[in-house]
Amino acid sequence: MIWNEIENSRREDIEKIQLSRLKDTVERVYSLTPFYKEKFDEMNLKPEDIISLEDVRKLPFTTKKDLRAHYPFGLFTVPMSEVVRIHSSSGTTGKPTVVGYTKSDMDIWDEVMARVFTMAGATADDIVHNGYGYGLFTGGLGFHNGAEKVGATIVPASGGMTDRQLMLMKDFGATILAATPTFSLHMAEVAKKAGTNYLKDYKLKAGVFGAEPTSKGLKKEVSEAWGIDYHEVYGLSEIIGPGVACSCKESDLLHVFEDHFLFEIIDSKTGEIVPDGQRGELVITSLTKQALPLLRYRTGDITSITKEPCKCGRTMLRMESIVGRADDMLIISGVNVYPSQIEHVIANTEGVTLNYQIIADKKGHLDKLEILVEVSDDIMSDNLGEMQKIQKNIQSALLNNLYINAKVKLVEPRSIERSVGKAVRIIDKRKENE
Ligand code: DLL
Repeated sequence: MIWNEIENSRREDIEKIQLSRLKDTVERVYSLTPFYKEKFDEMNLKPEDIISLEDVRKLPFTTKKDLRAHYPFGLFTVPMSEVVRIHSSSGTTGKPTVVGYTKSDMDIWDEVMARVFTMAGATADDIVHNGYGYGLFTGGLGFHNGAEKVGATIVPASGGMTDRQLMLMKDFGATILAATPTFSLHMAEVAKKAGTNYLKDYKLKAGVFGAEPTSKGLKKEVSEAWGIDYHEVYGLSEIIGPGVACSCKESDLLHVFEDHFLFEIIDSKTGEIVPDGQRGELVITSLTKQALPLLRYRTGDITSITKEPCKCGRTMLRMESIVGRADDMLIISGVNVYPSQIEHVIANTEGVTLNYQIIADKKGHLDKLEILVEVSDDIMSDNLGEMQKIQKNIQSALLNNLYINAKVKLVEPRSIERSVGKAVRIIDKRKENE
């Protein structure tokens, strides 16, 4: 089922809509945001210079720094009387990034999230268990409104309290789970430990997962643990929240809701566009946002895009799952390391689980990398030979395939602290010591 006919319209029609909306957005920010007006003037650029979609490349980039510099509402293009909702993204340092929505922005957010739920097969007959955190994070309320729009029954469970969530999911007969992939796996682990026959006791048929980078291995584990279809949702608060793109039943690639978001993939260093199919940093221009329209927002997320058609009939551009962030890429002794690559190695190793933590530190001037990996329940920690073999397998796979020289430490099942929101995968002690 497709929520909106626009999802399978002809490309030329989508591009026509994009161009007209791009022109409106440019006009809007130029006339209403001193920040953009100054940038345009410095570049000797006028809104009427945007004639074709390719002209988006003439526009200035916007970064998280720009949003922080105008904290909290400095880039809004409407008076506060028109702002009906505020969210903010989990800033790691300093001030958070604050975003605002008008009534029309909320309608569009509900619309794209309704497309997400329809892609996951949701109808009015479904019960959606929403384990994303409610509050300033866009996850909880974003999924909430989308589920309501398709007429499903929403259970606003929010994050935390795993045992209680499991009880509610079972008792209410939830059919769709919305939560981060790591929290979903954690819930499956807890259910298993409690001795429930959870594949039988629970009625789940699909899940809508996102908010953190996830390897193919982790996706497979989540979908097998719950016996459900895995749908991946991508989004970020600066652009709208969840609902920028979502994967259908046919493949792992995510359909981008291009009538609202204009995508470019650039080389992070040069800022130049890279060809379709090549990985680079995702840059998004909002096409319909009213409260906080952003031009060429540098997401820091690394992905690639393709225009190849999908079996499901949707014609919009598709993106691959995020492979990492331009800014959480670790450089270990000159080698670029994406946590997702390490996760891939762990996923392909027998005897361990996908609960792991990457710790980067320095010994003298040299970088060192330690990876803690939880062994699976069936591995006996007193079988030293077995443990050493697993450890060696991971270490040599990292070295041979990724040129990463890391110390791998196997730890007891469930000894790495679980997070109820986004998993803490990387601890970079080098930053703390700077
Ligand atoms: O995480 C919005 C969201 C909520 C998306 C729930 C999906 C599900 P922020 O807190 O602003 O918004 O964080 C945005 O999270 O730039 C990515 O680095 C990361 N991210 C979001 N979705 C995915 C995904 C929400 N499917 C940042 N895969 C983004 C990998 C993701 N990373």
